[in-house]
Formats: sequence, structure tokens, C-alpha cells
Amino acid sequence: MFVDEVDIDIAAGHGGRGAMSFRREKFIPRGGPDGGNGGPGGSVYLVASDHINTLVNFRFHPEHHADDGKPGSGSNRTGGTGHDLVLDVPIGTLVYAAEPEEERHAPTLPRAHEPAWTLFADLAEPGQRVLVARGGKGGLGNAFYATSTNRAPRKSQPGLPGDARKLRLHLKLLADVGLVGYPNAGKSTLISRISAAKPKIADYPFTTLTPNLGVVLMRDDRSFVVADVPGLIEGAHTGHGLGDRFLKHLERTKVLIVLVDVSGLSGRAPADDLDVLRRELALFDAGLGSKPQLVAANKIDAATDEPLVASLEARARQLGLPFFRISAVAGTGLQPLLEAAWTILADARAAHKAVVDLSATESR
Ligand SMILES: Nc1nc2c(ncn2[C@@H]2O[C@H](COP(=O)(O)OP(=O)(O)OP(=O)(O)O)[C@@H](O)[C@H]2O)c(=O)[nH]1
Ligand SMILES: [Mg+2]
Repeated sequence: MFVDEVDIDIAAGHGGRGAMSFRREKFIPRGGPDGGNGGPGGSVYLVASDHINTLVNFRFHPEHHADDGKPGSGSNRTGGTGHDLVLDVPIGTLVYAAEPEEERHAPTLPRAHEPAWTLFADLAEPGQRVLVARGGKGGLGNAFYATSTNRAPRKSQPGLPGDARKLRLHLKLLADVGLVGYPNAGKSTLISRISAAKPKIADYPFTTLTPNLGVVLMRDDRSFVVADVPGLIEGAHTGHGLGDRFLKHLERTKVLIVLVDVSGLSGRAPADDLDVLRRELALFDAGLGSKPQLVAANKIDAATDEPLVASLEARARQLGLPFFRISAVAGTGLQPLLEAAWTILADARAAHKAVVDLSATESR
């Protein structure tokens, strides 16, 4: 199972201080107490959003704070409320809260470093929202303490701290983009180049025996999940090679990158490889065969036979498939490929969102 997991620290805002103040006006010699209450601190919420699909941004920003409440002031003015903090998380995020660590009095006992985690929320539905840290109450101003016997109380409260806690966010990853290709085409090299995944890479076929997932980060906070699956060969749908049982990992993807080795070292014609791969996909599952495909001619750094590359390109064009020349090892040509994958992905997400929104309106 592939999971994205991240620990974060969140803190709600501190309540504002209650004011200590007395009315001062001309002709009213001893005005009564008029210190207002402090405003409450902002709270922290998590919301399931279909705009993001990984937790990776939390890795870079693991601490989050809502605003503090404003202090009260004279003339019985209550302080302003601190702004709430709303954090978007992907749909499907499980939220665990750390149990407060027990105090251990015996100094010889080591402290438990790993806190106990309890499930706090399961954000399965789009828009689902959960309060994870409540803002602190504002302190009472001195106006509150006035009584018939104490008309000039010199007492106010400082406001209470907001909740602060550690959360563990846990998300089961689903691949957005699938890498398919013959064994040894460079799929694992590519995923290691575009994500933090560290799969085994070697110069022989069937190096990858189980799928690898990696998170690809692009500028402007864009991210997607890519899956590297074991190599496919002709007849995979009848069990040849490692067969097609890994292809089910690609069923939920929105776009496939078909990686074809153009170094010439495989001894096969790249254009034929493309046909075989597409046929195996279609024979496995019609849905998989009809997903958008991008053709990537890999090992372009080692390609010595240009007509071989050109014939692959011609075949891709004939099929109406976008074509990219890349070197997974050298990292060349990768940006246009990733941007093209992103565009298809973003369109698919927007279309999905439109359907969800429509069904929400209809059921109203
Ligand atoms: N020259 C060159 N070699 C590459 C390139 N990409 C991958 N290779 C080499 O090709 C070999 C196979 O790479 P892998 O990434 O393991 O290939 P794979 O598609 O994952 O292979 P399987 O897991 O067996 O299906 C390794 O020796 C890589 O170093 C490239 O762009 N240029
Ligand atoms: Mg591999």
C-alpha cells in the first residue's frame, strides 16, 4: 500500500486580554469600570478539497497557527475575533491526533518518543470540515466584575490559550499518471528523476517487480502521483513476462506515459514497441486502452539511429498522440512532458468537479 503521511503541529489563537479601564468623561467624576472583554482566538479547521491530492505541501510547512484574539478596550469594547485558519487537505485524508504524552515521574524510565495516535476524523467527502483546534476564549474585562459592593474592580483576565496539538495526516495514494513500457525502457529511472521515489534501477529487464509510486512536484503548488509498474511485453495479457496483473494499479489514472526505448539497444523497432504496448493495454481493459496517452522516446542521449526515432514520432503523430524526446538519465525534455501530463490531469479533475457540482445541485 502506498501512503503519504505527515505530522503537523497546529495551534489555535490565544484569546485576547480583557481590558481594565474606567470611564473618564467630563462632568462624570468617577466613571464606572468599562473594560471590554478580549476577543476569542481563531480556530483551526481541516477541509477535504478536490483541489489537491497529496499531502506534500505539509512536509514543507508542518506548523500552522490561527490568529490570536484582540484585546478588549475601554468603553466596553470587545476585542476582535482572531481569524480562523482553514487548511485544505486531499479527499480521503485520515486525521490522527496525538494523545498527550503521559507524565512519567520515575526519572529512570525513558520517555516514550512516539505518541499514541487516535483517529480523529476521516475526511472522505468533498467539502467535509472538521474543527481540529478551538480558539482560546477572550479574557473578561473589568466591567464584568463590577458588583454592588465593588464598583471599581481592578481585575481582568488575560484570555485563554487556544488548543495546540500534533496531528498525523494519512492519505492512501492513488496514481494520477501511469508509466508503461517494455522492461528496461527506463520507467524506474524516470520516476526517480521526477519524484522522490527511489526504486531499483538496473540494466536488465524485470528489475521492477512491484509498482512504485512517487509524488511529482511542479511549480505553483501543483502536484500529482505517478506510478511506475513492472514492464510489459507482447502477450502480457495472456500471462507473458510478469503478465498484466499490475495494470490494475493504473485503472484510476487519468493519463498514461508510454515510454519507448529509442537507444536501438533493445533490438526492436520503437514504432512496433508502441503498437504492442497499446495493444496489450487495450486487451487488458478497454477503459485502460482508451485513456489519454503521451508517447515519450526515452534514452534520446544514446540514440544513434535517427530514422528509428523519426519512425516512432511518425507513428505517434498518425495516432494523434503527443510525442516527446526525453532522457530520463540526463533529465532532458522532462518539463514539456510533465506539463502535458498536468494539462490532461487538470482537465480531468475539472470535468470530475463539474459532475460532482452538478449532482450536488440536482439533489438539492
Ligand atoms: N542512456 C540512457 N539510459 C537510460 C535512460 N533511462 C534509463 N536508462 C538505463 O536503462 C536501464 C533500465 O532502466 P530502468 O529504469 O531500470 O528501466 P525500467 O523500465 O524500470 O525496467 P523494468 O523495471 O525492468 O521494467 C538502466 O541501466 C538505466 O540506467 C536514458 O534516458 N538514457
Ligand atoms: Mg523498473
